Amino acid sequence: MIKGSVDLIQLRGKRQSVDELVDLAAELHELTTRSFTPLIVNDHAEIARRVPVEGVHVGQDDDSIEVVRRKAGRDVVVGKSTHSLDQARAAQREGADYIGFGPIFATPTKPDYEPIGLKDIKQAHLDVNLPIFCIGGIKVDNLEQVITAGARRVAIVSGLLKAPDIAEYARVAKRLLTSSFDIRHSKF
Ligand code: 3NM
Repeated sequence: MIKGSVDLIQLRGKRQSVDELVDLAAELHELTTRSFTPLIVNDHAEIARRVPVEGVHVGQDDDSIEVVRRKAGRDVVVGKSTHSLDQARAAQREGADYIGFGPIFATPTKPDYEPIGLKDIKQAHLDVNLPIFCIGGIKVDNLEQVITAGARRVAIVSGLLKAPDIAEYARVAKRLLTSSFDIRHSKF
């Protein structure tokens, strides 16, 4: 992923203990820091107290943003998963630094969530003045559709992890995102 120039990496280990995640985060951070790739840990602010990761990501049922900042004990980026426009607006009011928005499509990586589809992506970008990472079932194959619906940033899990060449998959995804952004913001 680093070779393919992803913009940030999230460590997500739903089945690992906090101690195991601390060890993993420390090992990973040595790699990510060399390429200035921010490393965000999922769910547990305590990891950010023990490892100099750049941020913590929490879901709707986890600690509040304020509690995450207090537990981390230092200045970290805090992101929040949102699954509707209401939740997206609330996360901004709560003080999130960025939000996840999804699942856009049904995905086995997060099976119990109803997909929200493409229809609210544009409105989310109008209502929320934060970086928005669309997530859920996004692959290189459907990325243009997601970009056309208004997405500027995406989080991809299984698409990347199952790719035969992860670096190349990341490069292709980034190219699609940056070229469409250039076109939309070009005067010509
Ligand atoms: N969070 P994949 S969807 C971890 O909507 C996660 O908040 C989601 O994995 C959300 O790219 C999701 O394999 C799974 O579909 C993303």
